[in-house]
Amino acid sequence: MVQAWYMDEEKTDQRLEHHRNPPEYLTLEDLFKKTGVEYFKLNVDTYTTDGVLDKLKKERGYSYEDEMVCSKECLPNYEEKIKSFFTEHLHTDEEIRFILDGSGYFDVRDGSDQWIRIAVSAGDMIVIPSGIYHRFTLDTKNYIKAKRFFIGEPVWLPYNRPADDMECRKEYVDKLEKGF
Ligand code: KMT
Ligand code: NI
Repeated sequence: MVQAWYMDEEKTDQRLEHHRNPPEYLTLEDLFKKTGVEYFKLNVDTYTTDGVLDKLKKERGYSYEDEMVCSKECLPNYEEKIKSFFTEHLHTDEEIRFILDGSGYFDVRDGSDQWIRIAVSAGDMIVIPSGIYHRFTLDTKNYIKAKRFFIGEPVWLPYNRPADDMECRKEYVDKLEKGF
């Protein structure tokens, strides 16, 4: 089940939960209002035939998809990739992930530059808007399997912060100010 919370400031192991004391959870509605991050619940046992994912793909024009596994055994250049996933960055396009197995954390910045941690596991699909500063880490189980989607030819390039002059960043900040 997806959960989202504001992070503490501790610089200890990125794979830990990093709750504030006391914990400060957000609802998915709050998460959307504060960041524009969208969430969909899918059924990992039936998604190939139940039509829910197909409908989403059609509506949103997701023309590309692949699968990735993040684990020491399966991800080439594991240490390097894990480091770059966790370096704060943005993309010119949405980051769309549907978790098939395992778990991990997507961290996104809210409008006040606070980190919000989104814990994802099997059945969770999230859409991280273009232009938002974010990062990803595995949790202590060190394993996640996810589908990636893209509109058109995929571009996975991260632009590390600061990237405030980029058009997609300006557009995102504009939406943040006007409200999602
Ligand atoms: C990314 O771009 O950060 C990733 O693809 C991380 C793994 S997907 C769950
Ligand atoms: Ni990213």
